[in-house]
Amino acid sequence: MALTNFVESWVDETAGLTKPGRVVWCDGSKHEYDRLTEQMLADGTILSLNSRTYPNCYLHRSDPSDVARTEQLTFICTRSRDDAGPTNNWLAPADARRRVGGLLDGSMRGRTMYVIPYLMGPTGSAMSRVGVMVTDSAYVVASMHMMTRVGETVLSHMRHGADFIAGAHSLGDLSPDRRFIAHFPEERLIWSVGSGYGGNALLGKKCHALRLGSWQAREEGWLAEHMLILGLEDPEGRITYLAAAMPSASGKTNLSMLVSKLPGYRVWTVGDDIAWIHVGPDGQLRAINPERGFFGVAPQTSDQTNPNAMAMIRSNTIFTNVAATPSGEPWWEGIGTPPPAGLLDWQGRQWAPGGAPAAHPNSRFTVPAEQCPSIAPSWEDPQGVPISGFIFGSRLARVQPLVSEAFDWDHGVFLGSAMGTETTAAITGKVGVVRRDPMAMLPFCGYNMGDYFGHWLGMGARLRTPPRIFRVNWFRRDDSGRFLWPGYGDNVRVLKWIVDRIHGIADARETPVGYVPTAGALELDGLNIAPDRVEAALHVDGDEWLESLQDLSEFYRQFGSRLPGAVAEELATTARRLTT
Ligand code: GTP
Ligand code: SPV
Ligand code: MN
Repeated sequence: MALTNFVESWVDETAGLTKPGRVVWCDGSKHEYDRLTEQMLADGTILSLNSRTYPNCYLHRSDPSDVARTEQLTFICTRSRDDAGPTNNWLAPADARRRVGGLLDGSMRGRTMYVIPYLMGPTGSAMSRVGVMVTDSAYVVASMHMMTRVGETVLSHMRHGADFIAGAHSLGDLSPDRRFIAHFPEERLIWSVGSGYGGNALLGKKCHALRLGSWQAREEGWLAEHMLILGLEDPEGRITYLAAAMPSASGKTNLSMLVSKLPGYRVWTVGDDIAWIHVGPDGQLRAINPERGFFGVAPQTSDQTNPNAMAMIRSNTIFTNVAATPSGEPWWEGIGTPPPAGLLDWQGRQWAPGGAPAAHPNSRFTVPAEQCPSIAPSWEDPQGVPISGFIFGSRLARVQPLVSEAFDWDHGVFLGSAMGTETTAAITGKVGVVRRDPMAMLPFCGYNMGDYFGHWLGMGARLRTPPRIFRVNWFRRDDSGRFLWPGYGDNVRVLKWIVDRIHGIADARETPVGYVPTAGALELDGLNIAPDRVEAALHVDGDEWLESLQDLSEFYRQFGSRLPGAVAEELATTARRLTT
């Protein structure tokens, strides 16, 4: 494949470092995918699943020490430490080159180095961007086939010969002690070594589309966000598009392909994890999904919670770290059927009830987006879809109501910047710890987060009518620890209120923290739930709010002069409203 001289010389240079036995340029064809899977079946990288009930589906078991993103080993390597900011791990570029380069040196000896030219975004879109990735993992190549658009199509999307993000990935020895995910935004370069898992290894996803993407977006005046994109069709047939940021394993895939519990309403899926958002010629925001597939959380996915996902993963899917039944079908906690006798856990061992989960809590499926029954006809529109509202959602057992609306753009940016959430199994470390995760971008913003808040404020100022901004929380609990809100398909009731607010026809009451649905404004028809639980889910308690803001001044203080005055002002205003 003839790409540009810049691409070829970077690939040569990288091969000089990693010293592979051979170099294979990938074309993204089905033939190539089939050859890769044959080879992985032969060497045990993947196992076949039941070819009758799960045709062309495979199971991959990753190294037990390599099962989730490792944020503590993820670095932003800018010349100035301040440009990475206080929320990112930082290494000086020369330092990173020495340390990570040492691990890449000769790491592909005797192995194949695959070169993957890939496009992030729909074919023919001016918003799409190009990457070239090299890897010594066939599993990563097969995954990139599903998650991105691989092949020569990249050429016509390059604005000049060097217009690509370069990514070098090697499995190394998979030891967390010799693992680095290093980003060099000033050189548009990613070096990842020591992990074959998800966001650490599929470089198009978090490394390119979010960390380097957010850097590029700020330079070029757009937004790269950890957001799903959906269209809500109402009974009149009108589709209103929303983009929603939620932290890892906190409900984006589920919301993006929700099956409505309200007659006449329908959700159309545009994307489930990442949105690239530009200001259109008409002064309105337009969003594309840079990805071509879904890398979704398996546990709790069932015909009850996410029937669309269950339908889409019945063919052409790679499952990673799920359990396997004796008949060769995937299984996980919450799939909706009891664990059969003879179940093998995610490491291939006989599983016994009462012990550890059979599927890893961060086990996942990788599947082409076009297989989703709710995929929007507009999902590959080169112009993107028009965004009318933003949602910031997180996981909080207390305080945060089911839904609220910001007073205006700046207030919404403040609410997003202040978002707290409980950690999940998508990240190595303790689960359930509350941390500040602004706009769900804490692990993904490739530059100083203070500047990022400023970029958001500036975007609003460029828009004729900025989208409304909402906060949601599906995870509020009662005193006995039960979720107050049923979630999943019933979340359409919240989406309906949001869209009705946008169109000016839903009632709300003003609280110190934003507009909240009045009693009766949420459509609860057909929902079997005690009214006091809905009331509790929507309740705003001023004292609890004030308490939840306690650490926020300190969180903001670390940004020093990079924190926009407007954000600090919104915090002060909220505190004042709560105390009067
Ligand atoms: P990443 O792919 O890591 O970015 O995750 P995500 O944000 O797409 O999360 P996903 O939709 O996969 O949801 C993760 C888990 O959150 C699910 O397996 C459920 O356990 C839980 N969840 C999602 N939606 C709801 C909901 O509406 N209510 C409740 N109670 N739990 C939910
Ligand atoms: C996330 O952690 O937000 C994910 C999964 O979407 S991974 O691709 O591993 O980052
Ligand atoms: Mn994600």
